[in-house]
Amino acid sequence: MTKRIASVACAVLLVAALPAQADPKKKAPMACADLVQLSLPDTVIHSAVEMPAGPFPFGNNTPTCTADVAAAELRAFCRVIGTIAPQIGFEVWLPLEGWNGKFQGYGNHGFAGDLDYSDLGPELNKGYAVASTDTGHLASQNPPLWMQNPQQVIDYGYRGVHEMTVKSKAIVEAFYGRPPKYSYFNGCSTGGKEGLMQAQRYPEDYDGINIGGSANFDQIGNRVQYVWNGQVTFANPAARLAGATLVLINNAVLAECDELDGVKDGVIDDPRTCTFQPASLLCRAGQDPATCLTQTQVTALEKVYQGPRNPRTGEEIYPGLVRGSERGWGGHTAGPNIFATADQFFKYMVYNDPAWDYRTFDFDGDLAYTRQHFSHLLDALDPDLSAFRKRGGKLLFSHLWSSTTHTAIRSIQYYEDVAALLHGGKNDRGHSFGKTQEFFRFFLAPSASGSKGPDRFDALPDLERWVEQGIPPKSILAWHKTGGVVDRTRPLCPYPQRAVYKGSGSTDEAANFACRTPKGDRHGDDDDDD
Ligand SMILES: [Ca+2]
Repeated sequence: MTKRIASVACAVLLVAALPAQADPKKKAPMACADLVQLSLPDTVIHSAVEMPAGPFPFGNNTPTCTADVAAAELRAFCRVIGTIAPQIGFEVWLPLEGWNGKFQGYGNHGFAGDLDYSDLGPELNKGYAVASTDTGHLASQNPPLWMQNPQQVIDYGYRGVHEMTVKSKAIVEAFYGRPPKYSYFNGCSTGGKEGLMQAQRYPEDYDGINIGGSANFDQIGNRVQYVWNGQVTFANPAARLAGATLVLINNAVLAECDELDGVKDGVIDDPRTCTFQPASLLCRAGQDPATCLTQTQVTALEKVYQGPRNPRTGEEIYPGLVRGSERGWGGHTAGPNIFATADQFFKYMVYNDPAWDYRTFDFDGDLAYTRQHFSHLLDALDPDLSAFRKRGGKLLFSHLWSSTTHTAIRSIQYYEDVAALLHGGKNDRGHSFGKTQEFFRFFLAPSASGSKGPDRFDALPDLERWVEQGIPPKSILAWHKTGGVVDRTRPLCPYPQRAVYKGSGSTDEAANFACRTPKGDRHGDDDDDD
């Protein structure tokens, strides 16, 4: 009896002496320099150094995704540099003061292989603990021999970002003495694919995922599109589409389709409604060739709009470039070679043959071989997001219609695949999007290269409000700048809604537009966002 009383008294004394122990999640914070001694599985921390507040110290500070503000200066932070086995390089930046209690993982571009400090700076300055990874190889390796290393392909394909996330969260917890309240992933392009991969394969990693700009989640389809565009245009010099020819085509497309959305503003809100036919530009006898297209060019243009097809089955492999985006085509149709991401992919990852020539690619057998060996490693196509949904995750996905590297049509297809799965079948195209919108909202930004399309926006605050307060975004405010000055604002609307002009006031002001569902589409959120 006496013994029992003594042990209870001892426990009371311990609790009184160590009040911090009352919160089991809270541990003593570690000093920045001590983080090199932190023991994490398969991980070496090479350095942990306090960086004083001051001018951005890493060269170019212009962010690559759609966030608008470059970090001219950085707040003071603890910079942690580490490697996860076998060779996944990563960094975590931890604000020394003013941490907002949240973690943010940031995605890559192209074939990854480096960290985009210019993307991390603005997020650090908002108060985030932010991390990124090279995904296990160096972009500077030339030729890219890592593409023949199976582990490095896996780490680039899906494992690197997940490992970076798990280890970075542990470092955040060690440094601040508590885990992050919320974790977000942010990225565009390859980073957008990484975000979808997280939602599909590692649903526990993030509370919210923001995919901005455009996402290259169908990596094989995207690279096959580059091969297709090369074969149908500049492989034959007479079929090349470049410079003034693209301007000529774009002007004709706009003349026919700009006003289909009700506003003549140089932007086609939904290029799917535009049915411009290249043959309408075919040169007539005696016509100035600068004002029209040859039959060879007309055929080439039709094939670019169509996109890659299987010659045997007619199957669409990837959607074509959209009408209205022509001024941004550049190397797609002008050459002289296909883009490096496709060229390197086939030469070094798929065929291990530096002499591979895009003109020899067969869109039936070669495509099947590529998909069979690489789709499960690289593509984030799985529409089953049920585990991410179940854990309360929220996904914001936006895509620019002007993007020519990854077409918005492919993102629409993915969103509809997710919705169809939730609503009971792919053939049900008239379904409501309501259940999908409860955790996954998709926004298209009408824009075109050289136009005043509202192509700048920052969806992260909308995602935070959704995750932390349960308030889903009914629209996202986008803007366009000319010479650094905002000259147009427009709401982006959750698909399938579109921003419709109310009929009065300036078409350059968002307040004069409402999100409405086009006729023929059913939608779960009935209210117009006026
Ligand atoms: Ca228009």
